[in-house]
Amino acid sequence: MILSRRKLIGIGAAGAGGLLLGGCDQLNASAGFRDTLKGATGLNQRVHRLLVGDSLAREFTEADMSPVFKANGSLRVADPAYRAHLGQQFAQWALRVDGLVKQKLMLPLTALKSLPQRTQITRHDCVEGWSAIGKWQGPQLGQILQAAGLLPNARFAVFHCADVLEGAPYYESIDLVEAFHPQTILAWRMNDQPLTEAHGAPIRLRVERQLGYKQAKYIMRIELRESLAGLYGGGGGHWEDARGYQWYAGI
Ligand SMILES: Nc1nc2c(c(=O)[nH]1)N[C@H]1C(S)=C(S)[C@@H](COP(=O)(O)O)O[C@H]1N2
Ligand SMILES: [Mo]
Repeated sequence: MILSRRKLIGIGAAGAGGLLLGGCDQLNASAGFRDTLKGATGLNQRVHRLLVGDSLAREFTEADMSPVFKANGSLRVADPAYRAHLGQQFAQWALRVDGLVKQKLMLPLTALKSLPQRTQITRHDCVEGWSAIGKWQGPQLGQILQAAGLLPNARFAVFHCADVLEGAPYYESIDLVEAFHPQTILAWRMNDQPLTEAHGAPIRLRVERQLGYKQAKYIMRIELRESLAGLYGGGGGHWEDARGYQWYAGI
C-alpha cells in the first residue's frame, strides 16, 4: 500500500498517543484503559499503517520452527455438523463466501488445496504471553476475494467460525488492506501436516502482521461487509467484544 499525502497529513501530531498503545497488552486488563483503547483504535490503526505500510511480517527458516506449537482458545468444536464433517475429513464440507460480493462461492477443501499456494514460516504471538514459530500453507485470501468479486461498498472480511468460546460464537474481521496482503492466507496445512482440530481444521486464517486472536480457526464462512456494527457485539471479533481487545491487533 502506498500512503497518500492526505493520509499522512490526517495522522497529524496526535499520532504519538496511538504509537504508545501498540505494545501494551498487559494494560488491557484495566477497565478504564480498555475504554481508552477502544477510542484510540482508529488512530492506532492509522499510525501503525504509517509505520508498517505494505511491509511483510518476518519469515523464518525451518531451523527456527518451534518443537512444540501450543494450541489455545478452543481446542475442540462441539457443533454436530462440524463433528460430522471432521469425521469425513471434510470431504463434503465447503467454505461459504458471501455478503457484499458479486458471486457467492462455496469452496470445497479440494478447491482450496488446488489454488496456487503460499507457504510461510512465521511467529505467532498470543497476548497471553507466549509465541511459537510455525509453517503455514494455503491459498492467499486475496485470490479468493478476487474470484468472488467485491462490491464497491465492501470494507471488511468477517470470519465466522464453528466454535463457541466462553458462551459466544468465535468470529474475527480484518479490513481489505489486510485481506489482500500477500501473507494473508487460509491455511489448511501446518508444519507439513493437515491442520488438526486443535489448530483449526479444516482452515484457519493467517494474518501475519497481527496478534494471535486474529488468527481465526474453524472458518466456515467469510462474509464481506460494509460495517461491523450490528454483528454480534459490534467490536469486530470475539475478544474485541468480550474483553475490549483492540480490533487492529498490529504486532
Ligand atoms: N475459532 C477460534 N479461533 C481462534 C481462537 C479460538 O478460540 N477459536 N483462539 C485464538 C487465539 S487467542 C490464539 S492465540 C490462536 C491460537 O491458535 P493455535 O490454537 O493454533 O495455537 O487462535 C486464535 N483463533
Ligand atoms: Mo491468543
